[in-house]
Amino acid sequence: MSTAYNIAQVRSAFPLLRRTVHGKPLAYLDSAASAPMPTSVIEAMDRYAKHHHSNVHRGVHLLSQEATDAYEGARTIVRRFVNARSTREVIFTRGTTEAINLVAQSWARSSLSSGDEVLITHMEHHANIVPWQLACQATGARLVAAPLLPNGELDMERFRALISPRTRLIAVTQVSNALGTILPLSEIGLLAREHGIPWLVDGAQAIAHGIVDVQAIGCDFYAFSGHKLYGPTGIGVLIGREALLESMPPWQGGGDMIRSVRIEHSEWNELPWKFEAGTPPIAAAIGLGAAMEHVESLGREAIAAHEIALAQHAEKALLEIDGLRIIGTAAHKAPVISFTLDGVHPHDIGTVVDLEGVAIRTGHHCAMPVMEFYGLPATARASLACFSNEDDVQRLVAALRRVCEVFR
Ligand code: 7TS
Repeated sequence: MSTAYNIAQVRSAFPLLRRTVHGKPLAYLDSAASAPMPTSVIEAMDRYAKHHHSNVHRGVHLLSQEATDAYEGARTIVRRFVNARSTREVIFTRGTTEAINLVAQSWARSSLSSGDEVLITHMEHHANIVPWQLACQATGARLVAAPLLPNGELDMERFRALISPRTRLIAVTQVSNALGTILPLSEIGLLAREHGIPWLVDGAQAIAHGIVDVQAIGCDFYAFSGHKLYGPTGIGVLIGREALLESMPPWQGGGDMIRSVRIEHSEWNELPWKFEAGTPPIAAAIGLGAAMEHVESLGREAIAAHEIALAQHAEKALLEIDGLRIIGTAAHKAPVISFTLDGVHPHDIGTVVDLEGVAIRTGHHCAMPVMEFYGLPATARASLACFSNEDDVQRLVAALRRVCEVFR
């Protein structure tokens, strides 16, 4: 492992890692669900609460100006972090789910009509399925899902064949939360451009693992959540192509999203505020900005290299456990390891390893079509982050051996 990546130092920034669980040190292997926050994020939000808390975009008083500067400053950090063209394309939302719902409610409901199709994949999180179902129900459009290959990769041949003149939107995840599969976005982007179809990328599981450059990806919409990037909950981002955002109607009305309001008629604010009705999650946005700065200080390439090496080591160690099967063996994977243990229900795995101080996720991972594809009710899932270390992996393996003792 690279000496430049000082894992002890990386870990020391996360106070949550110092707590104990059931009397044992915590081995936190559930960052794909929500990643802990470093001290710098907690302190940035604390500073705001203690010294600057007020509302944005409305007061002439100093605190309001400071709050506005901090909130809009966070937007500038987000723009840089994902290389968006301008801050006009950076819309704060409550999370990935709300970002996708924004596109479904605004763009899809006003653009789709009967006979149109939205193309997704069978490995989407429910957040990239249900909003399209709602938009399709409202417009008479149809939701189409491209199938998977047995190893958890997208069946690109079938995906390509499902694109037709009826396809009006492609919405795909960048990384599957249930399988770890990294999708071939450059190939999907080429197809989208070739057919002139707008496309959305669900970046919830990708944003923390390597460099995300929305201009290089070339998508029209990119969605992610702060809490999977060591930021707080309640904040996320939709990056949208400016021309598309300009053409879209607002989806929520209220303060801040308007330029003028008369009882008969209102005029909308400029981007990005047209899509930010009401008082936004100011503290959380500031926390997200601090999280991005923290990740930048560690180095995104260094984090990714560390995580990939550790995930490969973890998969090898896990496969030595009798009856353990890894679900999702794509050639390109993020550090997410879904698995089953013969003869043990995943919930029992989760409960026993928790007693050993090891936090993993078990269940359908809000990706029920993936479970259906594999004929499984659930899997156990260990997900790695910038602070994960070999000890976490050893603790997981030891806890799983304990599961085998208890249930076999
Ligand atoms: N898309 C993907 C690929 C996800 O993994 C998640 C959350 C979401 C969308 C929704 O994000 P939210 O922040 O709006 O809730 N995934 C998970 C998970 O894997 N375990 O808990 C949440």
